[in-house]
Amino acid sequence: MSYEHILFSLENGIARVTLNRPDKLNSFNEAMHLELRDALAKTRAGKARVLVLTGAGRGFCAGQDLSDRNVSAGASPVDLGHTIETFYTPLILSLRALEMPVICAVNGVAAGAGANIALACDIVIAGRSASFIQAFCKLGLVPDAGGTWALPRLVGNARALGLALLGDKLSAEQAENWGLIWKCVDDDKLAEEADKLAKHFSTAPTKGLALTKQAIYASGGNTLEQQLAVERDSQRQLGASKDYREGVSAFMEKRAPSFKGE
Ligand code: T3D
Repeated sequence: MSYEHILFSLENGIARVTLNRPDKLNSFNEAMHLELRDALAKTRAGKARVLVLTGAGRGFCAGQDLSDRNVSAGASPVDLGHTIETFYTPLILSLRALEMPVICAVNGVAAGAGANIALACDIVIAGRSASFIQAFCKLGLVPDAGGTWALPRLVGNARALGLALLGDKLSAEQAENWGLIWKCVDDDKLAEEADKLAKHFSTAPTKGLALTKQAIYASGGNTLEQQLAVERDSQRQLGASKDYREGVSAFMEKRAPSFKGE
């Protein structure tokens, strides 16, 4: 599949996706969804050990392309449930399920589903001029793309409700202070910072990181006992991995480990 609305590369274990409809602030139409789906499938099938998601131009992503929606008086209502289950839900679930760290480099405004796609990534870094807007309330909608799940878990009900009911712009700095994202960096350092993280993860013990992210995400719905069982099962699996052997050997031999993601 060739891409018109995203850029994609996979080199040296690093998959990179850039949402690329800058004149529409990288908002999603169906074609962009399908291209991103294809790129994520290639990321899963290829030798990627980390994925970096970012946007082209001055925005990260403004959510759904609203010009795709016919809301004129005579038009029959759009079944938004259909778009959600066909596109946004599988996208969020596949980002979560990717067996590698997913870095989101938020290069500008992230609004609506765009904000929540960023929050579905494992490590979110944002340029200082970036912002997060739960724009849904201005359209009479609820936060989707996992927003009502992620927001209260990340920042608690009080802040989640404030963000979702008011739809105000949250600066990248405030997002970092609230624990909504990992880090806010100067705009001119964003790409460099994302690269540094990507290179780190591309030589890390990928299976261990994949099970770590699964365990952290599972914890919200688990009791302590259930979570201890998740940890046991993960360690059992990882104890048989080549990377575990390498990590212990490297420690004992006082040398840097050479992890292969196996
Ligand atoms: O429909 C379904 O399937 C349900 C699913 C919904 C998921 C959702 O994401 S709903 C939420 C949709 N998104 C929004 O409501 C955000 C709309 N955009 C904005 O509020 C503002 O654009 C921003 C706050 C994000 C940025 O403001 P600003 O002033 O920096 O830029 P701008 O001038 O508003 O936008 C620049 C251009 O991008 C402009 O086009 P123009 O006038 O230069 O030709 C604008 O129309 C376009 N644009 C921005 N967001 C969207 C968009 N075009 C289509 N859809 C957009 N979402």
